[in-house]
Amino acid sequence: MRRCSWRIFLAVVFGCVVLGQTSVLRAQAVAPKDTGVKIDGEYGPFLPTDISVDGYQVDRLINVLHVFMIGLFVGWGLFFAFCLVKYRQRPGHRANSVLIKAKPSKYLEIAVAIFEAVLLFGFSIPVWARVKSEFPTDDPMRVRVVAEQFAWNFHYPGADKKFGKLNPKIIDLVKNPLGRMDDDPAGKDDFVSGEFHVIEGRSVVVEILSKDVIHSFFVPVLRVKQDAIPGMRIPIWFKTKEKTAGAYEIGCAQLCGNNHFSMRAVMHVDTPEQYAAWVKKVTAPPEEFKED
Ligand SMILES: [Cu+2]
Repeated sequence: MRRCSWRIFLAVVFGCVVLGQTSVLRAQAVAPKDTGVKIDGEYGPFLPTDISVDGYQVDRLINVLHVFMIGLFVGWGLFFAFCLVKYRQRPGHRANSVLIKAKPSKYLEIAVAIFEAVLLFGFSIPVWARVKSEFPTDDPMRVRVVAEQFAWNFHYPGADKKFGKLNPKIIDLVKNPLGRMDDDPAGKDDFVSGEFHVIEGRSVVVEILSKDVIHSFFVPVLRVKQDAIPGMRIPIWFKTKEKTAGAYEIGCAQLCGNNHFSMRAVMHVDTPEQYAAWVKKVTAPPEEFKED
């Protein structure tokens, strides 16, 4: 019996090590390989590069939680090992079914509950409230992100900063993939791209939509992850730090079908000049319509 308990203990420790190792491998596996664009930012065994002005708050919470969980894991593991040895079956000892009413364990439980409440009300809820309800007023860029199996469409409102109306009934996969309505004047200067371009150091408000199933807009370097739900228009926002121009990966974080793995796009963080040049390029009329 005694040997059996040790085996269970070793199996639990081994299982935890394997689980920890696979999550590290998974974190490394999200590093992009086939986007055709050189992706900036590091994907180490811990957290990826952070280019968002608010990302540090998410990282701080993740780090505090991990340290807390390691403490709990080691503490309870040691207690478990202690009990296995101290209360092992041996000649001259009988099991006592009367519950122990120990004070230290009670205080420890209360302390853990208080610490968890501090994490929730002191860290998580304020960060969540800020990210979810305090939208920027410093003239943010506005972009609609429309998810579909298995691609991301980025809909820009053009110079008038107003999005044209979309009508799902007139969606045509080749000619009009978002169902843009020609007769809406607000949509005349809109344009759609498969690339996401934002300006460094400027706030961006993103409206997230889906054409089919639930997807999730995930930009690891921004610490942004938001589900795209059919029938809903969900706004989120972020602001990149200054001097973060580069190309970064966008993934889908919701298992959305058999090609979910390929649902990726590139976010280009541009300088204002690069952004203007890109807008000029995507809004230029196609070659065959150009007059000589
Ligand atoms: Cu998806």
